[in-house]
Amino acid sequence: MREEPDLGRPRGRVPPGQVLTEGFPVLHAGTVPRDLRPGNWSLRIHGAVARPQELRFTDLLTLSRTDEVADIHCVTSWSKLGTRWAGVAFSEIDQRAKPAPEVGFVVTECEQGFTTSLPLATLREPGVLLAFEYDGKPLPAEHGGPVRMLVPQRYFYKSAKWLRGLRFVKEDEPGFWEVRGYSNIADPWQGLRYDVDDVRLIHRMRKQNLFQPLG
Ligand SMILES: Nc1nc2c(c(=O)[nH]1)N[C@H]1C(S)=C(S)[C@@H](COP(=O)(O)O)O[C@H]1N2
Ligand SMILES: [Mo]
Repeated sequence: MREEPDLGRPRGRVPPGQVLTEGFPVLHAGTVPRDLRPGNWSLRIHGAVARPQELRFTDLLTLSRTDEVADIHCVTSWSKLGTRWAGVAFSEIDQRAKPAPEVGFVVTECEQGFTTSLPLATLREPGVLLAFEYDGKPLPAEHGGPVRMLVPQRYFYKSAKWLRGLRFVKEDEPGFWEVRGYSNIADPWQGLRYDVDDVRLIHRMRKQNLFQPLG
């Protein structure tokens, strides 16, 4: 059997159209909220949940800790492989909050008003974290510290920095980038970058009778 040439990079881990970076670019709308620190940070868990609650940073630390190695993919085309994170799995919060059966989506709410939303089912997949450490150190402010979301299976704009709220909702509420023309599905493996890509996907699924309207 002929061996594949070694191209010096992992194969099968880079989605279409993405380019690897060794650095860690900093990207966001607006400014870095510099006053946010573990001592004054809190997280509001609200919406359609049986147990709405507010968690302080020290509360987060009492929940079981998860270490995660993830490949991240930014819609602007950079990907970074093998990033190391630690935090609390979304499933920990989910179990404590007890969302109502009709909840379909979660709006992740940030300091300064940025939001992005995700299906509850996506957040329940393995690897989704409320991250407070990057590469063995407290998550720096420019990357969303004290606490950010890590949703590695979607383009990185679905990973909210400076997380302050998780709002469980029945109907989706497209977030900051989504209402500005970016894909609401944001699957890097299908190259869903812009809203028009979602429309094309739905059109293809309709033609193959695969499209199931929600609800
Ligand atoms: N609060 C907030 N979170 C955000 C954003 C933002 O503008 N505000 N931008 C998103 C985008 S577009 C990207 S690519 C990533 C970048 O994260 P990084 O700066 O740690 O690389 O954060 C995402 N989360
Ligand atoms: Mo981005």
